[in-house]
Amino acid sequence: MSYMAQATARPDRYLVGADQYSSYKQNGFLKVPGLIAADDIARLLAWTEDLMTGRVQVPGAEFQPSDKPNPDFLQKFTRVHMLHRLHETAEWGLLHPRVLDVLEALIGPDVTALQSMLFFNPPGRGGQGWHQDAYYIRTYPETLIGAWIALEEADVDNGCLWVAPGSSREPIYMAEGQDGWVHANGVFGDMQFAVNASNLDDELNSLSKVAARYPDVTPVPMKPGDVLFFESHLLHRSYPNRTEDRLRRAYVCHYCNARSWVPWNHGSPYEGDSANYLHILARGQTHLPYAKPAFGTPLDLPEPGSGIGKGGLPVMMASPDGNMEERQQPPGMTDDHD
Ligand SMILES: O=C(O)CCC(=O)C(=O)O
Repeated sequence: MSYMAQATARPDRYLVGADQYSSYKQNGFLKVPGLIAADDIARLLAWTEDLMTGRVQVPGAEFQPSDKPNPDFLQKFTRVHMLHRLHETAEWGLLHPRVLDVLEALIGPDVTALQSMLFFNPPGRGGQGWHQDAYYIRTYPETLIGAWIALEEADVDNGCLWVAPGSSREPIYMAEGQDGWVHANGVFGDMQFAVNASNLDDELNSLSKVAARYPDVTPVPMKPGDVLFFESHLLHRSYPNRTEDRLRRAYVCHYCNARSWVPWNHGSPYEGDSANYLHILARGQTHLPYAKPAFGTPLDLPEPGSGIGKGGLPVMMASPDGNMEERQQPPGMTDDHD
């Protein structure tokens, strides 16, 4: 099949700068300030209020609807996973076109949406110790990326994310017995096992020693509408919310290149060798099975096989002085890989 991805032209399309791309590759994360418009953040925040007041129900926490947040809800949940499979607004947020614009540049052109987590982190609660996301979600080849969407101000006091810039070059430190789980099993000669990944206590969490090798560990304060993209080997963490009166709400979603094979379904069973057929193709095309949005969130996917590339393209040929020049294809050569 001939194929070329087609970025769609929308008036509000976000175009990633070359400097942003290179900074992402260098540091393993990219903060895009104001990526999501205030109205869209307001819609996501209203949905979180509906959840907390019981106007919208979460399985396992069915409360009488009320005008005020139900204290039992925040007692029960600091975060809720995979709501995009249950709620239209969650699916819409996961497939937000401006987030997909950035993903298309960083890991695309073909993008699959895998996972969503809605964080509430009420006062005194929440936080996750040093970890690497590819420890939890497998993609082959590894193309996993997170998008951390701030729904309200996140700062050091209410438990924003912290990152170890450059640690995205580390391999994934797997736990003992996690064989066959990560990208390169049994190929490293001196690999330490991860012990207590994600534990808040740095004495117990062995990844804190890896993070300590990176001198520029830094908090990433966020304003509502800012989005932090982070690579799946990047060491990152958060602390509990130490304010007395503020939540720390964020919608955090994970994606991969749609050509990656994904034997992962949030710990739930799936049929066959991979769960790709359960995950939504958000941009581009793929040769792998995929799901469509269950709530009808519109996506701008090209027709399969509609790309350019079938014959007639000039090819680059070396001239005697070493330059590369565009020439028409010589007979017998083709750029068609059918
Ligand atoms: O937002 C947080 O507190 C932690 C999020 C995180 O580490 C992740 O999504 O991998």
